[in-house]
Amino acid sequence: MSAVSAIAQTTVKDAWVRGTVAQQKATGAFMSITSVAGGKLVAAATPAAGVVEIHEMAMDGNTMRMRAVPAVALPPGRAVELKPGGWHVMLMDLKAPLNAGQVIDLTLTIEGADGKRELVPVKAEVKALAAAREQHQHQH
Ligand SMILES: [Cu+2]
Repeated sequence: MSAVSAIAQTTVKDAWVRGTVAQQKATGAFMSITSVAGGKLVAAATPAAGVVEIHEMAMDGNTMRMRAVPAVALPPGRAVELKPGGWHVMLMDLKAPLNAGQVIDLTLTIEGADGKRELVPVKAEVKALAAAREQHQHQH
């Protein structure tokens, strides 16, 4: 009787996406992720974007840069914040501009310590934060 599977190990709160202006092809999604048993965020997907990556922002000399990372570690029971200036889910090749008030469906892939993958559906509200559109450079 060892067929107990780990279900719903991960909860996501306060998910939001930064709104975009016309012609803008990329934006970030942010949220708070808690994994009861611990694990890592290894992927994300959304119908709203053609390409989705997990990014981190970090200082490179005097410049804030972001780069793709393979995963974000989720320590057991501790909320991990994806927020502007830190880790984020990068939505690229957007199908259409994202306007404030829209709700975007995201699916996170969380890999547990046992290697099992859990798909976590997330609803993220689009927020228009004009002031938060900071300058940053991409390294691809
Ligand atoms: Cu990014």
